[in-house]
Amino acid sequence: ASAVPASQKGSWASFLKSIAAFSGDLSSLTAPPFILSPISLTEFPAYWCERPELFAAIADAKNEEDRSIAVLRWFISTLKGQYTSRNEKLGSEKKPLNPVLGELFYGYWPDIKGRGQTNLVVEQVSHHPPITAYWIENASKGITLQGHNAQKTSFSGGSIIVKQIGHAVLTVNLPEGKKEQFLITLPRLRIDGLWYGSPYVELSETSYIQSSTGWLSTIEYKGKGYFSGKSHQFKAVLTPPGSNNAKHTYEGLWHEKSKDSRGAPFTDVTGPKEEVTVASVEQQNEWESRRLWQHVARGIREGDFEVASREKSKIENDQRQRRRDEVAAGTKWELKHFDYIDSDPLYEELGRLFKAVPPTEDAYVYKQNGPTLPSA
Ligand code: 0T9
Repeated sequence: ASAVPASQKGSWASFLKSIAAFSGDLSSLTAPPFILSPISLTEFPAYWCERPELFAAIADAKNEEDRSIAVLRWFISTLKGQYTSRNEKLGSEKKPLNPVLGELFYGYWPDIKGRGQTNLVVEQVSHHPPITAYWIENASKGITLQGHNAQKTSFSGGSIIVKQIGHAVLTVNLPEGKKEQFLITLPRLRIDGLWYGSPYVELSETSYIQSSTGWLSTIEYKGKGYFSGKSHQFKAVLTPPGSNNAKHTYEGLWHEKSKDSRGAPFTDVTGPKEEVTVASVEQQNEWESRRLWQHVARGIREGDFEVASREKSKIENDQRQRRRDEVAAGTKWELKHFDYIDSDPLYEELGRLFKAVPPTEDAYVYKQNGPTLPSA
């Protein structure tokens, strides 16, 4: 059964053909209306914190080993939101709005049950190719997450293969001015179900979480047709500093539950998650994602694609004009919340420990100048 509306069969077929003929930046391809999402990619970093108590719990762990376990538990527990939530909310994976340069997304998770408030600052730092930088901070627990995201896409065997570019660094500020840092790399995605017009993400290959203390999590992803034949499987091994022997092994389904090697529960994301709190569109500034895209998003939600495409053209024309003005004035767009560095020393240092590929990556360093978000 196909999820493609009869009237859009032709445009879906030609969209798939253009994907197949093309690799690189898919965001610029025009897709048929039924597959458009009203949500911009600048909102996606919020998936890192939809279980704020697991993020906060990293600070409460007793020692280096426990902190590595807590980071892994939090990370695995974000995957369901990151990779399956559009299917749950929108019926399938959909093509997100392609953020404009300078687009912002701010939000927070309130301080309840003693976990502290967590704040989120996101900025679109490149339009072509799309690159999104983010900063997440739970100040009272001393935990921060800084990262950026880009994608390289190709087409193979009827699926879109997405290589994620970028990495994240989680920092835990310990008492006595000490800190521990974790380099987080990102899994590879395969987008299946394209033929039927109901795309979904499967994860593949391996990602890593390298602690500055030497503890290393190696996470392997498998889909249907491997091991148990189920979708969304993972196996993670945690190795102590300087060793290749697993001290802990965790296995299960990243969108449901997992266990350690003795059968004790490790992750369980079958319960509700907490979406980020965001100011109303009226309170947002003109660069904030939901305000910037409000008319396009309404068109998509209400099925009024004439409005959606007219409003989208306005935004794109405005962007083109800004770029022309910059060229004419000999100026350059200034990032608001992040400084670009062409090589991240922490990535190189921690990446060496597990032979990260590539051996070096650029990064966007938060300027510590986010907005004042409400607090309880
Ligand atoms: C970072 C995440 C990322 C962003 C999305 C590939 C994708 C854009 C990037 C990698 C988040 O932390 C996790 C989840 C989903 C990823 C998206 C899935 C997707 O399909 C899009 C791409 C650009 C498309 O829109 C492809 C065309 C579309 C018709 C298929 C649904």
